[in-house]
Amino acid sequence: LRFLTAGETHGPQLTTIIEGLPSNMKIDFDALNFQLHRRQKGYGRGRRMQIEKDTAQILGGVRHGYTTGAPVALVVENKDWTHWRNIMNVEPIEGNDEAKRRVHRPRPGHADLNGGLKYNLKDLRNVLERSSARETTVRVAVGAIARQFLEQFGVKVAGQVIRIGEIEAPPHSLPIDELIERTEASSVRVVDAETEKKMEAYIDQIKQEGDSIGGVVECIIEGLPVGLGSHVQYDRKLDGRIAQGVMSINAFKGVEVGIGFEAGELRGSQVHDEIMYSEERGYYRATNRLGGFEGGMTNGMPIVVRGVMKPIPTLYKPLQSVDIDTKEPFTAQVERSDACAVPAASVVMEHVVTWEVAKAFLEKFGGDSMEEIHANYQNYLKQL
Ligand code: EPS
Repeated sequence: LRFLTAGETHGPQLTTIIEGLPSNMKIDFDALNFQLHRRQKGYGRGRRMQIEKDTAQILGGVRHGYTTGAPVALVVENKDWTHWRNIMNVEPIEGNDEAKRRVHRPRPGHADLNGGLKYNLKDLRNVLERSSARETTVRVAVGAIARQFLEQFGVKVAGQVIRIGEIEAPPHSLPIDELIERTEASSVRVVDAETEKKMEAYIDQIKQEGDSIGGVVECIIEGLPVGLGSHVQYDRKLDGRIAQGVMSINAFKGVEVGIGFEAGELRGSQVHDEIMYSEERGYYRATNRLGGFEGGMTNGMPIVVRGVMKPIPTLYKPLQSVDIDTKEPFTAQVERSDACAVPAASVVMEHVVTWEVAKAFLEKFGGDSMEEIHANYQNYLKQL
């Protein structure tokens, strides 16, 4: 199972091809678009999100509502492109730097300068157009297909915001269905109404000060069997693959599984989850501090992954940089931006983690049709 994406933030569309999906998988188009809609929401988003109405169009690999086993081609249009037709034209255009909206002033914290130097581009727009977090739209689309696949095996995925800047959400132990319902009703994807208010006020304050703010998000996946991923080789460890996926999300600077970095402060007896057995549940762990993983494999407990997002680097408050034409210092000009995209990042991380899990699921129970995968899965459950 694999995918590639293409497309620029102000280009006509984002494109992806997913290869390796089984045949006879029902595609729920509304559920797919619902996930895209979730990513667009969240307190602190800028003006661009009022322009876009993300909708997936499937252009291959699906017929009469079911996958055929062929690659699935999927695109999401950029509505904003109408304002950028000339600037983003694939054909050469007449005009000066102004007409081309050439960027020669790299923004600190963005890919602009490194990308420009690496690809020998004198117009840094060629870097920023592709490095933009707009690309996470199709990563959510791809993850939403993976989610629909896993749902057929009773798997549930939730996400929540744990922290925005100074404000941390209090811990809770809600069942996953309630967690999904409550975070969906929240403007900042938290379950606690008091925290929601505090986070909104905090984002307002940050925005007023011309600044941006990051935070911590969490993804929980329930209903997976033991044994996805493997201890036998570094690149088959599923927690490692999830970490790579999470770190590849725009602006993410860290990832942890279960109690993560806290494990460095505690004793072994305070960290490891004791093994229990009951007739109804089979083997289980008394606690889930290791976040569903031992030896790079799922252990049957919920997967719990956290990621940290840095504040968005496009600021109204200027930071120092250097012009690539003159090598003279300048302070970056005001640009359209989100003050906080942490709630949206929570939705993105859900889908990135779900994708990695679906991939490992297919590796274990692989088959070319849904029927074959169901049979393999049932057979494994019998073995367990
Ligand atoms: C982004 C900058 C902003 C965000 C964008 C990510 O876009 P623009 O440059 O058009 O104002 O709105 O996010 C999205 C478009 C999206 O769909 O999430 C960036 O530089 O990463």
